[in-house]
Amino acid sequence: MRPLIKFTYFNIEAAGEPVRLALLLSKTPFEDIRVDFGEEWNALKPTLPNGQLPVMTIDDGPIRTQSKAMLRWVGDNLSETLYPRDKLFDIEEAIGLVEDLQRDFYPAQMLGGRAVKYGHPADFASTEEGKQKIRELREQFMSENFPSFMTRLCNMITAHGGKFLVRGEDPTIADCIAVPLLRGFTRGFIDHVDPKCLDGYPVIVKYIKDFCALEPIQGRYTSGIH
Ligand SMILES: N[C@@H](CCC(=O)N[C@@H](CS)C(=O)NCC(=O)O)C(=O)O
Repeated sequence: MRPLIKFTYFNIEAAGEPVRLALLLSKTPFEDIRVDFGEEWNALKPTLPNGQLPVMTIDDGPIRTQSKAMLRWVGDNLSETLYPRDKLFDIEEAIGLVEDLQRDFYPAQMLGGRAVKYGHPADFASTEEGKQKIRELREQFMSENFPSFMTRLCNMITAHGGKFLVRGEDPTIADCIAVPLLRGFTRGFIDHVDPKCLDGYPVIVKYIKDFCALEPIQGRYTSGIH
């Protein structure tokens, strides 16, 4: 018997999409609940264990939190191929590399929305100084750091046979994390990030396209490389 899964997140990709992808690839039916920012979110937030999304319930169990915990649980419990034990080290190494990329980009990405956390006034992003700093950090990241991460990811894909981040005919949870992140750079919604930034990395472009062509994923995306 398949468990009854309810997955709740905002109507964006971000932290939720890897879990949705794993559920789709494992062919597990699930309730894909998407919360509107605004009144719906304001009412829901205080009822949640960490005041954050995503959350998941499994059958009539408690509200579960933490997207990576959900992802690993889905991979381990609902699929033979997403998180197999004999590939655990390779999968976790790939996840680590993708998380390094994510962490490296984070200050440039989030400075606008989280200015106070970075020691700036809340309205920093709307000031001339703020706009200039965000541009500078993003351009610097794209020219100095991005190429090195893309080269490492290309090497990983190639070393594992050219299809996914970990050798084999099937994607793993590492790909469920990597593909939305990489596609995100090409979707045109991040100021100062050229949507063509992956054009010089044909191995990665093919990787994303192969993943998005998988039967449960086909037709899911309309923007960015897919
Ligand atoms: N480590 C958590 C992070 C969750 C998180 O940061 N959620 C954000 C959206 S990506 C959120 O709910 N933000 C709204 C808020 O904190 O009020 C996870 O991966 O699930």
